[in-house]
This record gives sequence, C-alpha cells and structure tokens, in this order.
Amino acid sequence: MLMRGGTSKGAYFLSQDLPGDPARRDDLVLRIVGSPDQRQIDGIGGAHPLTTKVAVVGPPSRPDTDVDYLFLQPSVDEPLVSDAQNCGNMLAGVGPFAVERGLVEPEGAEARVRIHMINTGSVAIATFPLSDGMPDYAGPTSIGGVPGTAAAVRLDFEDVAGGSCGALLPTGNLADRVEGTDCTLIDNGMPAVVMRAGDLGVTGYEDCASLEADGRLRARLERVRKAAGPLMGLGDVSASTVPKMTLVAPPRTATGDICTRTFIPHRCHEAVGVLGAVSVATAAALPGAIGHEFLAAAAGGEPGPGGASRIDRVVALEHPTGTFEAAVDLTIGPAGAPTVHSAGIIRTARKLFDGMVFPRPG
Ligand code: NQM
Repeated sequence: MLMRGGTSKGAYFLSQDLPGDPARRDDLVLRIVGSPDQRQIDGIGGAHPLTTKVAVVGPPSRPDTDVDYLFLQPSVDEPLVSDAQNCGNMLAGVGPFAVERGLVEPEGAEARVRIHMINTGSVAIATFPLSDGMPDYAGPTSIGGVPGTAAAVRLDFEDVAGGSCGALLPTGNLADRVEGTDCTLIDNGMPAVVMRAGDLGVTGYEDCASLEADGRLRARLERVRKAAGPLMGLGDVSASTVPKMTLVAPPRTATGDICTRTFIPHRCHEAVGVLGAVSVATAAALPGAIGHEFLAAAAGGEPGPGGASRIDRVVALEHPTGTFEAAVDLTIGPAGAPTVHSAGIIRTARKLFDGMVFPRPG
C-alpha cells in the first residue's frame, strides 16, 4: 500500500510479504523503489529521501504492543538501505495500515494502536478515527507541508529518549563544541545535532534550495556530523542517515517558538522530521542547550520536589513550509540531568494506492 505518512510518502508492506533475510529484503526494496538512480525512473520512489520510504508492519514481537513497525530508508542514488533510523512521519500511517490489513480490529469511533518501533526498540501509541471499523482519513486537521486537511493521527511516544544513542544527551552535556561549532547532541527519538544558524554564517530563514546550494555550509555541516557521530555513540556515520543536522534561529511568527532548518543529513528537509522535531524541541526546552535562548517563553519549568523542575510544554518549531508542534514533558533533576516522561505530536496520514508492485528484475 502506498501512503502519505505526515510529510513523507512511501510503501507499506506486511512483513510476511518481504524476504526475512535483510540482504535479500534490501535488494528487493531497492528494485521496488528504483534505486540507485537520481530520478528513480524504473521504480515507485519519489526521487527524494522524503518520498522514498518503506514501512514493514507485522504481528508484535513485544507482548505489550499490537504491531511491529520497522522503518527502512532506501538511498535514492546509492545502493543502500538503512535501518539505523526511525521515521515518525511514516509512523503516522502504520496504525491505519494495520487496521486496513486486519492486523488489529478496533471497535468504536477511535482506534488506539500500540506500535513497537523496531529501529529504536521503543513504543508509540497511535490514536485516529474510525468509520465502520476502518480508518477514516477525512478530517479538519492541517499540518505544515501538506495541502488541505485530513483526520488527525495523534502519536504519543514512550521511552524514545536515547533509543539510538543510549542516552538523551549522549555526551552527558547540554552543549558541546564540535569542530569549532557550538552544538547540542541529543536523541529524543532521533539523533540530532542542534546548532545556531548564525554560528554557521546563515540566518536560518533561507529556503532549502539556497541552503543546499551553499557548498561551504554543507561541507562544514558534514565535518561536524562526522565528528559528532562517534561522540553520540553512533560510530562512523560517513555512510549513515543519522545524526540529523538542525540549524536554529529566533522565531519569525507570533505563534512560533524557534525557527528550524534540518539536513537529513545531506538534503534539506522541506519541513522537519517528527522524531527529529521532538529531539530539537526537547533541546530547546532545556535551559543551557542550544536554541533555548530563542524560545519566546523560555522561563523554564515548575519547581518540583528536592530542587527538581518539571517542564511540560508545547514547542512550536517553524520550518520551511509551516510550523510543527511537539509536546514535551520532562523533569530536570537537582544536578541538572533531564529525564523525559513523554512526548506527543499530531500528524495526518492517507491511503493513496493499494495494489501490486512489479520490482525491477534482479
Ligand atoms: O524524524 C526524515 C521524515 C524524516 C524522519 C528524516 C522523521 C522523524 O520527515 O521522525 O519523520 O529525518 O530522514 O520523514
């Protein structure tokens, strides 16, 4: 099934329909999407990482969940498929797909599907409307980067902090200096490097085409990324899609908290990734982390017991095509160490096509 999940688009498969062996599965996926080829002319990929995505969904391997979701990121122009990252946008389609395929059979007006996200070993709960037991895709919710409106898919995350890096702040620091650039290295569902746009000689308000055309900026980002990878516990990231690189700047709208431009990691995101946004929003909520100073209401949290402070707020991230709101709830301990309780966001998703794909012959 081809679906739009949030601001991404890709193919959703039942796990039983793909080879179990990862090498054979990845080879098939490349032939399905038409990679490696910049235009993906001989496959169903959309010639951009955001529209070349794969979700593999099947019965749960964890007893407290309803389904397993493995995200695969095929490269467009290289013969590579990565399972090193999760994707919160494709995640928005997983619950509806599971209902469409009968993996779960919810009753009533609303489905609540607990999803085991294999890439990071964490859990998301998707809540979305039903009509006669099937997903109701129509609704009034609009999200930045997608024209029109659709039904809201609410996603609540459990235990996503440190899913890839082992800790929310893998270096133990709120801010580090990497290759001469101040940054916050964070993983609240997606490994991300947060830097001030101004420190890199740009405003942070440029469009994606201008940022991608800036060879000096891209070379510096790649130097920082390669140095940050090992510091974040990700090892050599030269050929990896993580960490994501986010430039932050003061907000430009009355309702925004912080402005973002994200490289994923080489192309500039037309919006912002979901778990990427949750990670950047978490950094912005933390006093002492990069970007916190830009938040309009940066005042901090409620005092709690023993000198701890609770931060429970929505952070509105501006991005190239709109605004993304992420709710983060965390406690900062007396010694300054943050513990994340939960994070939640709203997306929409839509079934686009259901049928048989014909892969390029192997
Ligand atoms: O951060 C693109 C996307 C993503 C990832 C990427 C995502 C997330 O927007 O959860 O959704 O960062 O490669 O689809």
